[in-house]
Amino acid sequence: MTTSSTYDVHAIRAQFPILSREVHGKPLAYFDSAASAQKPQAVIDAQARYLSHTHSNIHRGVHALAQEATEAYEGAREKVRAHLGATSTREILFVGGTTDGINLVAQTWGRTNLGTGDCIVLTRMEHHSNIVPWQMLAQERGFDIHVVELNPDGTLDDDQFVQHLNRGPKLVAFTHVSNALGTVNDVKRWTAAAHDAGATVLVDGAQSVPHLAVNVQELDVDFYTFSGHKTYGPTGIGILYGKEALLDAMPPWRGGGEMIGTVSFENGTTYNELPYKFEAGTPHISGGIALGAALDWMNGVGMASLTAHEHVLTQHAHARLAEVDGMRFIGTAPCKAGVVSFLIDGVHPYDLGTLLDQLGIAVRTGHHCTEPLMDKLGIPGTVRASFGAYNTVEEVDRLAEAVARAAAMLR
Ligand code: C6P
Repeated sequence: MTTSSTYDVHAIRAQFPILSREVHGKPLAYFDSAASAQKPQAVIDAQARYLSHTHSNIHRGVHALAQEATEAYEGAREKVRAHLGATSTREILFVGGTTDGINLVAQTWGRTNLGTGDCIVLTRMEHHSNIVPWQMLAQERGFDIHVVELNPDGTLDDDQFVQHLNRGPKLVAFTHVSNALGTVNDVKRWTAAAHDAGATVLVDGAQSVPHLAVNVQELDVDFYTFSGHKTYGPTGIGILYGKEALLDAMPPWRGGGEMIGTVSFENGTTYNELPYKFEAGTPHISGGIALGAALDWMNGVGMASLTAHEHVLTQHAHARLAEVDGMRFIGTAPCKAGVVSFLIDGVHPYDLGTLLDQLGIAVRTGHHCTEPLMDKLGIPGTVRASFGAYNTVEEVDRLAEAVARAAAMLR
């Protein structure tokens, strides 16, 4: 099996210095990109270049470095805008990551719009980051949370979604791609249905932006958030997209720094315009610039090529792992992106993950921060192999052979 002849995976791998290292004396096979992707040299260089050549605080200095740093940071915001197809950079907020983006919406839009007698809709497959901020707020404000359950293949139950929409939820918040199952949800269709029911829509893009071309205007989502470190960029930086009218109407959250207009003990404080109203304090400047470089890098590879390559890897992994005795896949939706989760009869996922590690193969084991999903499935967790631009079909073969060997030893 090969991926597209125009996709030179070996040339791509060569751009990731970490992939040439060994783990326990074996070549590293990194199958944990859903937790965090590795970084290409172009991203490492962009961050190092900024730190060694340009660094200064932004938006507040007249000197050359301050202006260059500001231009680079705002240039990165424009790259994100273009990548997501947003109308304006006023709609692109730099945040700490997906978790931070969801908390911002909960604490600003949520605190303003949700109260006793209201309800919101989440799904069974949400990451804790798209559950807990809403539970915390619900406890304080007294609204209800309704959960859309799953079909046996790991797709969402559409009929139940419609039933929940009939309750008139103020918000529908769901993931584009499940980190535990790999299911790709139909964001456009669900968003249209939620809007018809009068709901605002937040989509967790943590596992979609690394794998799929996303256009927020086409999807018509109200809020969309993702993390830089899963898109080949740095940790500690991410994006919250929001429609301008919604962001404008929302109160600020964190106070201080760039988010102020004027501050006075006598007359109170006024707030800055978008997007700065939501960006308090000195931001992660080098992270934002490197995130821009990461999106450049992904676009250089080409989102369609990346999606196609990872699709081949996912299909191949399913086919090869299916040969292992006692294999049980968790999540067999027809449309999946970059994730294969599984269990093997009589083998604890943690033991399997530990043995694979000894063979230089990095997978994730556990509940993947989706405890409500694991509870519903009646399992403690899974072994998860997740793919990135740099994984090869040969590595997938190595994974399947290692899983078969390790499982035989552990039974
Ligand atoms: N999932 C995984 O191994 P942060 O930590 O804010 O960058 O991303 C949180 C998050 C939110 N939503 C989804 C769908 C996610 O997958 C994640 C992160 C990692 O699956 C760590 S648990």
